[in-house]
Amino acid sequence: MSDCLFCRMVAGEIPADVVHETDRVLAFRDINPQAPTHVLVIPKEHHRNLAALAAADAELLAAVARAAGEVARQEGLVSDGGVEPGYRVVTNTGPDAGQSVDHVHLHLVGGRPLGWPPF
Ligand code: IU
Repeated sequence: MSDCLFCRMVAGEIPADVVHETDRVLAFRDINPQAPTHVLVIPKEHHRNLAALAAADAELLAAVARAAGEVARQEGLVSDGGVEPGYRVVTNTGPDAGQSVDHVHLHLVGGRPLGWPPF
């Protein structure tokens, strides 16, 4: 989609601080980080939210989830085979949740203790 910010990042038309890339997935640092690590993990193909992605292409959803795990490992948020220190994955859907970019993205945040509930 030519008017989608994240599609334009995938196309290389807008710069992104890429931390991980596969043939189908891109992960880049959020421009307004909410934690020491704040990375957005997206499918390169445009889907508007998580449910739409899951309905359209379960394999691509799995690829996005795998990439999130890889970014967490790269960022030092999980020890080899372990879960420490840990991290959080969030995806906002719709206006009540504050979704501002209509291209599904996982927020991967970590690097400090994270409060709960997150709202
Ligand atoms: P949201 O869940 O749709 O609100 O998340 C969109 C994120 O995209 C938000 O955290 C922004 O800081 C981030 N972002 C970005 O990384 N680069 C940009 O050029 C723009 C937004 I605009």
